[in-house]
Amino acid sequence: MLNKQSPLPMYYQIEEDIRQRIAKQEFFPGEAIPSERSLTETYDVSRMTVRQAVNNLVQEGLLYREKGKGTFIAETKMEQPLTGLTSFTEDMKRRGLKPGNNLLSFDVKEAGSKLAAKLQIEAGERVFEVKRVRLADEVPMALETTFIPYALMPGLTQAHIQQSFYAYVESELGLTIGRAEQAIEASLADEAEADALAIPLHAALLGIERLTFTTDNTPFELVQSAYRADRYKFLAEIKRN
Ligand code: 16G
Repeated sequence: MLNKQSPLPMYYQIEEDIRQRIAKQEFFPGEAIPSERSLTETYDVSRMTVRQAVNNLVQEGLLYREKGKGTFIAETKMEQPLTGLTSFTEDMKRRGLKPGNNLLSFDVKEAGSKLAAKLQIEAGERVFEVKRVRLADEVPMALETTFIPYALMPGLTQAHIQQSFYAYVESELGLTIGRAEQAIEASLADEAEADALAIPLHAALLGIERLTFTTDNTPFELVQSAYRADRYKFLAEIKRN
């Protein structure tokens, strides 16, 4: 199967072959790849060569290892464009997945000075603090903490937030969502995040903070979310000048 005459290194050819077998769905996400020994026989190369190919695919995120269990095919990542201001519910529906919410807490608190400044309210004013695990086809994808000025929507209930928050804002309150400022940075799962997302402690996360405004420039939510870095990829098109 490999071309020993080719100038392409053997490990690279193996990587390409495994990549193609995943693309052709010979292997499925979550499935173990054949053992090192079996790959050595299939490709008729040394263990070192197989190991190098597998290591490269692990680094790339196409495969993942579980201690004492083996090497598995990773799930493909969700590709989330950074061009439109959409809600989690809309994103999942567009992909044909079932959006789900696991409400962890729903509280009313007094805003500290930093939060108040962002939401353009006075420190000490009341805000809702809502923690939700967002699910796609029952699989936890992100942990979100949403802060909402209480005075803007005093009628907000747990029932609303268990459905789509944006649907409530637009359809029930009749507000128009305009724009958001968003920052993304890397982080590692702490115990609470690992628990909520059913991932290992210190797994990689993409931390996102979104401050969203209505069309009349009133901030109505500050959302701090932790997306699973093994399942999410954010895409943007950028233009020169
Ligand atoms: C997304 C937004 C979040 C918003 C939520 C509303 C990001 C990073 N965050 O998760 O700001 O509150 O959608 O979703 O995209 P919902 O309408 O399904 O409740």
